[in-house]
Amino acid sequence: MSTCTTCPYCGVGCGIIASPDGSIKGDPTHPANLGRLCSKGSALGETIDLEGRLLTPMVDGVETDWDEATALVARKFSETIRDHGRDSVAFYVSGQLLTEDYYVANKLMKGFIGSANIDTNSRLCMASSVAGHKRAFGADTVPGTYEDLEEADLIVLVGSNLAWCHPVLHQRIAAAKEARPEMRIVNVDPRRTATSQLADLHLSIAPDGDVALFNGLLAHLKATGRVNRAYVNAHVTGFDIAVEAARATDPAASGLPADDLAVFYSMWASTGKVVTVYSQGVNQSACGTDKVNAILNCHLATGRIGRPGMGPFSVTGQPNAMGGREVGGLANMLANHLDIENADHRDAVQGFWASPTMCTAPGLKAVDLFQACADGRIKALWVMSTNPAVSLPDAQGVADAIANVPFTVVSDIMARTDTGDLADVLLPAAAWGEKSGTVTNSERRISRQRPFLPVPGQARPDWQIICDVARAMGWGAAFDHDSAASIFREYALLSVATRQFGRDFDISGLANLTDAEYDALPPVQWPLPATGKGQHRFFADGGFFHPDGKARMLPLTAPATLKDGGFQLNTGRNRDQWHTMTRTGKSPRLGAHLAEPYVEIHPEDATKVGLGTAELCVLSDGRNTTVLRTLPTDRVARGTLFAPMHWTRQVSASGPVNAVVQAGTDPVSGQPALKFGRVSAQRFAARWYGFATSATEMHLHGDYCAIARTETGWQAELAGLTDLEDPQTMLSQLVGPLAGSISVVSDGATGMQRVAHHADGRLTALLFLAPEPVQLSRAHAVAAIGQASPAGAALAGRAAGGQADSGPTVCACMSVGLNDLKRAIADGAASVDALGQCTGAGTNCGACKPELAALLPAHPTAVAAE
Ligand SMILES: Nc1nc2c(c(=O)[nH]1)N[C@H]1C(S)=C(S)[C@@H](COP(=O)(O)OP(=O)(O)OC[C@H]3O[C@@H](n4cnc5c(=O)[nH]c(N)nc54)[C@H](O)[C@@H]3O)O[C@H]1N2
Ligand SMILES: Nc1nc2c(c(=O)[nH]1)N[C@H]1C(S)=C(S)[C@@H](COP(=O)(O)OP(=O)(O)OC[C@H]3O[C@@H](n4cnc5c(=O)[nH]c(N)nc54)[C@H](O)[C@@H]3O)O[C@H]1N2
Ligand code: SF4
Ligand SMILES: [Mo]
Repeated sequence: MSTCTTCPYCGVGCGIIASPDGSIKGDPTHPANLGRLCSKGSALGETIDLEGRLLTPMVDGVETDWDEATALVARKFSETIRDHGRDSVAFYVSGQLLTEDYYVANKLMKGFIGSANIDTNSRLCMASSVAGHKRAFGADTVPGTYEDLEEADLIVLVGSNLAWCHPVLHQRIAAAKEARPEMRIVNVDPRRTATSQLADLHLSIAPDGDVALFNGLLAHLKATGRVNRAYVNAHVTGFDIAVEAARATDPAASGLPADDLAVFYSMWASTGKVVTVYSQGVNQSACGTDKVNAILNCHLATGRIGRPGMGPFSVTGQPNAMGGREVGGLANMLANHLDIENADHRDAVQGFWASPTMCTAPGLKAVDLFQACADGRIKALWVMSTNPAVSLPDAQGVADAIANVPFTVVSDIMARTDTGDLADVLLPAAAWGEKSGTVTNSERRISRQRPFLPVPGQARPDWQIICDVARAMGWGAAFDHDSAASIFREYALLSVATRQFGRDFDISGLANLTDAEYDALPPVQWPLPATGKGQHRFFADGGFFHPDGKARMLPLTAPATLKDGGFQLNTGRNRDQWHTMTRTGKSPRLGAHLAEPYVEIHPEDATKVGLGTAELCVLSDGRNTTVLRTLPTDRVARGTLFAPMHWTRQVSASGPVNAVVQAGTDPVSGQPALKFGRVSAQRFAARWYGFATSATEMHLHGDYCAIARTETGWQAELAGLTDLEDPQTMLSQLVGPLAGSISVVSDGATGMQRVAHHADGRLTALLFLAPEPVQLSRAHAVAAIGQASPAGAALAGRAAGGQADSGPTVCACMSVGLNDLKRAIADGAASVDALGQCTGAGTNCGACKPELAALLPAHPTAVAAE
C-alpha cells in the first residue's frame, strides 16, 4: 500500500508516494512538483533502513527507558531554572522539525519556562530574509508562488545554486524556458555553478557586491523613468531616501564590468514580469539583511510584487523552514508572526496558552547562544533535529561550548553524530516515514508528512518527547496532546485568538479539522482564514503590515570591500548530499557523485600555493585546520575558494570545514556570514596516499581519511604525514581484525603497495598505498569487493571480466559515470537528450542535466566532478 507524503529535504516541498518496501515516486498531484523528484528525493528509499539509528534513550552512554530519561531531563531543567533562573536553559531546534514539534517546543520555552532562549538553525539560513521582510513589509511574508517562476519573463537568481539546492524548481524553470525560449535567466553568483548553465547571463559578482548591484539598479530605474509612481505614492514610504542612498553607491563596487551592469540593468528595467529569487549567497552575509532590502527596494519601486510572474522570492532551505517561522521558532519571534516586543501580542498568546508566565524580550540568537554555552551562562541545553557541532561557524569552538554545558540533551534519529557524541542524554526520535505532521514550503504551502513505516525500537515523535518532558515538569494540562492532529488544531485555533492583529499568517480555516480531515489534508496554501477567501499572493494592492499599511524602502550603503590577506572561503552544498550527511551519506548512489571533502581553487592560485591536481590542501584560520582534496577550477575567482559544508568528524579525520570558518554576524538578523571565511591555504605534505575499500564498516585512520558508502560496502581515501606503517597493520586499523587470508603485492616502479583480504572465498577488503595520489579506478576496486575473483585482477585495479571503468558518477539516479558519458559523446551523442538515450543519464530527475550539457563539446566548461 502506498502513502502520499512530503519529501524531508529541501524547501521545495515535493509530494512523494512512498511504500514500506522503500519504493519512492513523485506525486503527480502535488502542486510543488507535479510528479517530479530530484536525486536526493529519489534515493530516499536507500536511507530509511535502521543502520546507525538511535533506538533507545541513552544516559551517559548507557541504554535506559523513557520513564527514566524523561524524568531526568525534566528534573535537570527544573533544577537549573530554580537555581540559576529561566534564562540559564536553552533549546536549539531546527527547520527539519515538523510544525507540530516546533509549536510545542516554542510553547514550552516561551510560555511555560518563560524564556525566549529557543533559537533554530534557521538563524543560519533564513534569518536575514525574515529580518528584511519585516523591515520592508512589516511581517515575514513571502508574497509570491511557484507559478510566478514559470510566468516570469526574467528570473534573476541571486546567491542561489538552484540546480543543486532546489532542483525541482530548477527543473520547472528549465521546462518553462524550453517552452518559451524568450524567457531570460540571470545568475548572480561569484562562482560559476550548475545553475549558471541555464542562465543567459552569469554575473560573477564580487563577494558581498549585491548591495552595490541592486542599489545601482534602483538608481538606474529612477534615472530611466521606470518607477511605478502610482504604486509608490499609494503603498510605499522611504522612496526618496532609498534612492538618494542608491545614487551615492558606485555600482562598480559590485566587482562587475560596466558592460555587464548595463545589460543587466536594462534587462531588468524593461521587463515587467521579473522574479528575483535569492538564497544563501544573500542571507549568509554580514550585510545579508541589507542585501535582502536592496532587492525588495527595486521590486517596491516598480510595483512588481504580488502579481503573476513578478516579485521577490526568498526560497527556503529546509523542509519546514517556513513552518518554523510561522510557529515562532526564532528567539525574536512569537507564534503566528507576532512580535515578542509587543505587549498586546504577548498577552494574547499567553491568554490563549493559559500559561503561567511569558518571555518578555528576545532570547539568545544561535551564535550568541553557543557563546553563552561557552562562557557558562547556559547550564542546560536541548538540541533537537540539528547538528550544530558541524553546521555552526567555528565548529570546534561550538563543540567545546557544548561540552562545557553541565547538562546537554540531543534528540536525533542517529546514534552517532558530532553533536550527539557530546550529549549527556540522547533521545531517539521517530524519523521521516515513521512520523506524522505538517511542513510549510517556500510558497506558503502546508503539506502533510504521513507515516508509512512502523516506528522502530523505542523511538518517539519529537512532539511526544517534548510534551512528555513538559508534563513531567508539571504542565500536564497544557501539553496533554495525544496526536499531531490535536496539536495542529490548537495551533490553528491560535489564529482565531490572534485574528484582531490582522497578521498575514492566518490558518483559522483549519481550526476545526477532525482527525480524519487532518489525515486527509491536501497541500494547502496559507492564508486560510475561517471567514472569507485567502489570497493567493500578497501586496499587489498594498496591504502591508506596518501600522500605516505601507511598505518601507530603506536607504542602504554598500559594505567596504575586504582587502586583508589570505583566501576568502565560500561554502555551500553538493547536489547529492544533505547537510551533515546523516541520511544521504547512507546512499551509495548519492555518495558516488562527490565522495570526498574538496576545495575548489583557481588553477593559478593552486600553482602559486604549490598544489598539484588531486593533492591535498590544508586550510587554516590561524586556530584550526582542515584538510581537503584540491579541485583546481576556474569556476572560482582568484583569491577565493569554495568548499562544501557536508563532511563531519564521523566520516572524515579532519572534521567539518566550519572548523576554519570564523564568521561575523549580520547586525540586524544575527545570521552568520558562512560564505566569508578567511583562511590560508597550503599543500598538505603527504608522505603517502591511500585508497581502501571493504565489505565491512571502516574506521577513520591516519592524518587524512574520508569514508563513504559504496554499492559493495565502504571506501576510504587516505593520506599520512609520517612514514608509511605496515600495510597489513593499516588495513586492520581500518576494517578490524583480519581473520582471512592476505595477499600483498609491491610494485617497484611506482612504489605502489597493494593488499587484498579474502574470507570465505570472497574478496572482503583492498588497500592501495603509494607515494603519490593513488591512480586507479575506484569503481573497479569497489566492484571487486564481495566477488570470488582471484586477488590478481583486483590488486591490479582491473575489472573482472574486462568491463570498462565508468568513472566518477555524474547521474546518481541511473548510476552513469563520467567515462560512460565521454564514450557516448565520442560515439556521436551530441545533445543532452542523445546522452540520455544512449546511457540513461538525466532521464529520471534531470538534476545532472547541467553537468551533461557541460560535457558536450559546445560547452567547454565541465561542472561535474572532474
Ligand atoms: N543538495 C542539497 N540541497 C539543499 C541542501 C543541501 O544540503 N543539499 N540544503 C537546503 C538548505 S537548508 C538551504 S538553506 C538551501 C541553500 O541553497 P543555496 O543558497 O542555493 O545554496 P548554497 O550552496 O549554500 O549557496 C548558494 C550560492 O551562493 C553563492 N554566494 C556566495 N557568496 C555570495 C555573494 O556574496 N553574493 C552572491 N550573489 N552569491 C554568493 C555561492 O557561491 C553559492 O553558489 O539548499 C537546500 N537544498
Ligand atoms: N559553512 C557552512 N555552514 C552552514 C551552511 C553553509 O552554507 N555553509 N548552511 C547553514 C544552513 S542554511 C543550515 S539550514 C544548516 C543545516 O545544518 P544542520 O541542521 O546542523 O544539519 P543536518 O544534517 O540537517 O542536521 C539535522 C540533524 O537532525 C537529525 N534528524 C533527522 N530527522 C530527524 C527527526 O525527525 N527528529 C530529530 N530529532 N532529529 C532528526 C539528523 O540525523 C541530523 O543529525 O547548516 C548551516 N551551516
Ligand atoms: S527538490 Fe528534491 S530535495 Fe527538494 S523537496 Fe523536491 S525531491 Fe526533495
Ligand atoms: Mo538552510
